[in-house]
Amino acid sequence: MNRLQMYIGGGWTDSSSGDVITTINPATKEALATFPRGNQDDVDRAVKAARATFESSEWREILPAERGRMLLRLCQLIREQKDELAHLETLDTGKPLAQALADVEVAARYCEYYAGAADKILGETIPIRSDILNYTIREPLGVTAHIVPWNYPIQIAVRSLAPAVAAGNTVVMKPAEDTPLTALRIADLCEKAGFPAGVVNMVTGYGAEAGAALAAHPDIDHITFTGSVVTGMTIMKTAAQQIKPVTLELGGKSPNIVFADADLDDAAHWVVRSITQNAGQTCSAGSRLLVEESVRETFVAKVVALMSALRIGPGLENAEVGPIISEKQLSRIESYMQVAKEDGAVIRTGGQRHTEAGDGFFFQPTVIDGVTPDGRLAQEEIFGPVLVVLPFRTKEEALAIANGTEYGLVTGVWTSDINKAHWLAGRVKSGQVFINNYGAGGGVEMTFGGYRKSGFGREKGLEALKYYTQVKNVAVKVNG
Ligand code: TXE
Repeated sequence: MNRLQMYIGGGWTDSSSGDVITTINPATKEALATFPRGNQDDVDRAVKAARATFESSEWREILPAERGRMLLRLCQLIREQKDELAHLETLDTGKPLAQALADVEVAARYCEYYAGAADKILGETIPIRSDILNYTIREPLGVTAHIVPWNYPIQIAVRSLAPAVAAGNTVVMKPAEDTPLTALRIADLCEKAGFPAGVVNMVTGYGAEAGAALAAHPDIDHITFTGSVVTGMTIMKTAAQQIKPVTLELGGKSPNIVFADADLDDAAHWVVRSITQNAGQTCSAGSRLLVEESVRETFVAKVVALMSALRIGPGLENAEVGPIISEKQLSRIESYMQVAKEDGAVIRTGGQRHTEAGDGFFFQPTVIDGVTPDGRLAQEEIFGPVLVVLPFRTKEEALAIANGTEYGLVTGVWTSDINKAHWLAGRVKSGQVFINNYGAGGGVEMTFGGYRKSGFGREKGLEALKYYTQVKNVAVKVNG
């Protein structure tokens, strides 16, 4: 079994304690590798390395275009190694190989996209008085901390690393303890792409140790966190004590709103896809189906037929739905089936662990009907392939149900009536709205982020760059 190291200051290293964690394949429960259990000391070393590089004249003098070229080389290396990276991602997460390949390409696209932006981070001139030249400079923040979850390890790692580096920051990242493999490989590729030592540092370990130490470190300048609301709150409290800015991308309970006049076959396909992609372990999963009462039965029947036909199994074996990441997450999903029973809801398909695909943490794609909009099943993020059905009669009622949770990440609207679609798009409380599609192919160019408890700050697109820069205003007295 491989004994991996973490990457600090341009070198590979064990934890100062020598302790390790084992990562397993959730499709088989087999051990894959050990990696360092990073601690406060290791985080100190990484932040020190990132700070030294950030303050160095060498890094300061690198042209923005050269930072772009570094990212382009990283993009190229990711593409050259896409099969190996996807294989690693599938081993570590269990997700279908085709999905992992798509994730790797998205990671490459982030590098390509922000490479092109590195020398286009512009300030403004602001007219005030004839004897003052007033302008702004967008400067990097300094050392940025990145805490990454396990559901899209490579995508989410590179999603924040690329804009941070493009903007001139240096990075300390903590991958999730369940899925460190591709992040460590990205560190290796950063080195091969010619990133100076200390620009990207990777500290592996548990959230409560390495993660908490990183979030609380006095010498970081920003925290990007993707994960649960509870951990997001903890991180925000820690950051507040030091007045550190945070970008939080938390969970969701995103609705797909299906009207009777929609293309029902197409809508059913996407409703199913949006809740079964990555076995439903997606922050933007379409986990609530809001369906117009007049087509409720027809539409739910279509969804049930598609859900129950999906192939469940290890991601390396051409499955459509892979395993859940861990026993902890699987039991959590299972506990909601008990809630369904207590609430008198109807499980139309699924509802159980799937044991025929081997030893892994598999759960059947599940549709639950007869839930109430304010019950736990319709309110809480289950984070598995579990869809709840909520009927509505009018667009006003659909809007009230759609906006009736604490979250606000994504909304899907399915209708042939453009007026209805835009009426909803203007009123739903979510950071993204998709009309007659869901995800738009996952473009890295789009802006992404939450309303309400789904978080704040924006990732992806040019908007993300604002969160990795700060603006300085300079006013010069011009003597005529
Ligand atoms: O998340 P955590 P968990 C949601 C989803 C899931 C639930 C629990 O509903 O069922 O969260 O998952 C690090 N200080 N999402 O327990 O704890 C941790 O090591 C600093 C939604 O896995 O938020 C990991 O790297 N860091 C989601 C990362 O935080 C800490 C993705 C996420 O772990 C820490 C994942 C601490 N005190 C879960 N505690 C999404 N938005 O996509 C943990 N971490």
